Amino acid sequence: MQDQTATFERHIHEQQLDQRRQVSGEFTWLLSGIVLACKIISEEVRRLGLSGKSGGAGAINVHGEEQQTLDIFSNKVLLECLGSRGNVGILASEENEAPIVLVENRDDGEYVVMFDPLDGSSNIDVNVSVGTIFSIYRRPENHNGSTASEVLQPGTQQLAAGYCLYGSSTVMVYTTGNGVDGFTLDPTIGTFLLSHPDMKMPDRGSIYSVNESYADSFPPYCRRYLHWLKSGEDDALYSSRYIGSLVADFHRTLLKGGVFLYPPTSFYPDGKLRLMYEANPIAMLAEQAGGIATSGGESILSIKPNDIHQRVPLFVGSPFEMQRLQTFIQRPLKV
Ligand code: AHM
Ligand code: MG
Repeated sequence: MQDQTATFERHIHEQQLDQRRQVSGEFTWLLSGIVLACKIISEEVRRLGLSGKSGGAGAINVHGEEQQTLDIFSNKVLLECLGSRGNVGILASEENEAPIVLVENRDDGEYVVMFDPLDGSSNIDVNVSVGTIFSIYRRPENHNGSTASEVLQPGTQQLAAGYCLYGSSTVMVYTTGNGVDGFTLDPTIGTFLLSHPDMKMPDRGSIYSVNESYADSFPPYCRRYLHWLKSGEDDALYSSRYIGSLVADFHRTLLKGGVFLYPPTSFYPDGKLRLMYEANPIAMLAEQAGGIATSGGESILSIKPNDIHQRVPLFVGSPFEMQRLQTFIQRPLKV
């Protein structure tokens, strides 16, 4: 029987005490905004066919993609829940062209939060898992005065990262750079409870995950790697699974190992996924769980960003599969 007192909030508090950090409560207060937003979004996802929020909203976002009604709803919920914390200085979302400055003064608005409010939302109307991804930074003390310079920090600077997966259950996976923990929403009490402490990605898996319909336009090294995954060489015995929701595909990779790939394609020469609020938080979680995340050429976390919406190829998974990938790229990884 699950201990119903092992809540997300208790875990964060105990982790802070373990690290002997001076606890001001500010960071916990920020996190409670994300938790609240994810609970609200989860409820709407569960009621989708009944609530009138299904389907497209008839609007196109900054990426030229059609926004779903639930994309707009989820974005609004996160903006409101985080906006009301008081200590979040800047918010950046997949659904907003520019970062939103909530508090000009760094001392009062100490944190920068970036998020993809509803990742994989094109799957929502067919009842496939979707998720919210978030990444938290401290606002830098020294910057050139522009909002961009406060926001465009490499993933190595993330204070915390996580996602909430609205799947067969609602699960929050979270790291502050001290391992990865998973919490399941207990709908009977409306609280996230620690269900997956200290998550570790297996060293090797048996699943690869990629939208193989684009394979003809992948770079040659990716095509050769895919060939190896299917070859049976070196005991390579892989099955393929692709959901088309990054959070869901990554969650499986985290639990079962293997590899997820979104390489460059002719349509998306820089890859499709966004560095700041998709690849970076996923990479931090992967590395904290013992996995590896790269763009092919370099570690995702060390990439110096130049735009909040910049895209990046993403390869993430178990050490064995990722090291094999590197042998096909035939250049040393930049870290
Ligand atoms: P979104 O943020 O607009 O939902 O797009 C990102 C999603 C990811 O969840 C998923 O990995 C990818 O797009 C799937 O793309 P494709 O349909 O090209 O395979
Ligand atoms: Mg997304």
